[in-house]
Amino acid sequence: MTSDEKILSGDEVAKHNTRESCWIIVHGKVYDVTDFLDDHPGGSRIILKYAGKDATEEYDPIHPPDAITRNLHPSKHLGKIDPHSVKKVVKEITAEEKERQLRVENRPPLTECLNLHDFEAIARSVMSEKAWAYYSSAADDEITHRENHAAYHRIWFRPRVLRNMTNVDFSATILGQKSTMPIYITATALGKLGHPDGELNLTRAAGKYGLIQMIPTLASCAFDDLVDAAQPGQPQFLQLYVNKNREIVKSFVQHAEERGIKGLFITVDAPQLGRREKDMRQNFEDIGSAVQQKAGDEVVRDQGAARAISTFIDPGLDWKDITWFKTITKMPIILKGIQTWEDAVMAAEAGVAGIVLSNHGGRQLEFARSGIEVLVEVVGALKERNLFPNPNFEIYVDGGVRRATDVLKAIASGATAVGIGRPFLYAYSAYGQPGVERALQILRDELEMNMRLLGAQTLKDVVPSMVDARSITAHTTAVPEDRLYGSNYEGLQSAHIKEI
Ligand code: 173
Repeated sequence: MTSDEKILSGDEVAKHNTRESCWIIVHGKVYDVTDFLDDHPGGSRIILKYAGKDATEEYDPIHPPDAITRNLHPSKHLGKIDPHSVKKVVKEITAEEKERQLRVENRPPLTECLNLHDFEAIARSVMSEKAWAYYSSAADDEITHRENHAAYHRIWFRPRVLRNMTNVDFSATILGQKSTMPIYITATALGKLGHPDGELNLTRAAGKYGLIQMIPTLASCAFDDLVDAAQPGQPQFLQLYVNKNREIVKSFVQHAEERGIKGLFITVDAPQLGRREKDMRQNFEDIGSAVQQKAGDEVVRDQGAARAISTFIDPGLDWKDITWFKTITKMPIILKGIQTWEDAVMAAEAGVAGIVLSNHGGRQLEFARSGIEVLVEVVGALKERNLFPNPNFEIYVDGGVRRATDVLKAIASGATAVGIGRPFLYAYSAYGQPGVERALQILRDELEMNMRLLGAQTLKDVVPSMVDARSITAHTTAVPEDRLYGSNYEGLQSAHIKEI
């Protein structure tokens, strides 16, 4: 009998609930993970918490569906669980959780969301604390995170008039691919923390609205499921974290190319993952649990969800690897996370297809400057060297984009398109796919109006002389506090002192 045919009872699985013999159930299948405990990137404690039980709910947001089958030898796949006998981990519904569920039921109708900040405010109140902590967190005091948005307030418009604004067209071409707006959905990890369909919400909404989605290496959904969910001809990009094991990288990249991915965005700003304290605080609860204290392993669980699963990323990545990437794929290569003109020039000279001026949503180096500020510097330096404009080298910006005016400021300053990440996560965490669609519709409406008011019929007409960016390097906010945005953020919290 193969393990696929063998049926195991919940009682039998429940016996294997120790470090010496540890079985778990994931998606109706039973696995012996005893020998894997010490190899689990997130540590053994979290697995031991589910020893002998169904771990699917905990497993799903953090892992692509095939992670377990890829990492465990087939002999450790013991069989199927008899669904009637399975012992579910009954999660205690706390008073806070009940209140949260009430807030979900009473959330405002989608039509009341008028801008991207609204999704963020509603998501904050309806998401689980863990998901909010992970998505919203940023490095240290979250100053770069706030700056990403605030920097747009330092650019002002110089609109032109009397230009026949009956029709406006803001469609764009990004890496040769058509997009209805100069915006792409950038990569963000762990999509199922916010909604059971995870990144599929983005794929489907992008398909409907003619946008390009960048699939993250650390998606909660399997890569192939996200590709399969695209409409015929719907372009997708891939964000790549480079694994220390280059064989894994090579086969993943080549598989992506075979599946029709149109651009490879290599993340270059994360040789180590930043400390996001809001996320890290979430795991104190787990550390305190009796099972884990008994487990006795030394894996530090107080690092937050992202750090726990990021140990595979190679801190040794350097410019030589970019040359290697060109030998393994024909996809255009884009470096995501460039932060100075010096590196932008090196990238242009290295012959990559583009760069993303990004500080990873403020989640990596605190006091990294905003992408929009770096854009002004980079375009100036490239122009001096006759490297810009160059149809074979595109510049994108991400971080802090919340309004079509932000998008147009970036386009006027020389960007081909901008990436937006968190707002779409918040939109689907609060409302599922319709939330993302409404967010895209809002951006469309804002773009249409602002193109008219700016005096630009097409994106080609959105030129440098339409913006005054002279204050961009002044690191103070020149406008009163942005309350819509600011009210979504609480101050950093200090350590929780337990009552004795
Ligand atoms: O910003 C992130 O959280 C991120 O990029 C990441 C990296 C590794 C694991 C999980 C998330």
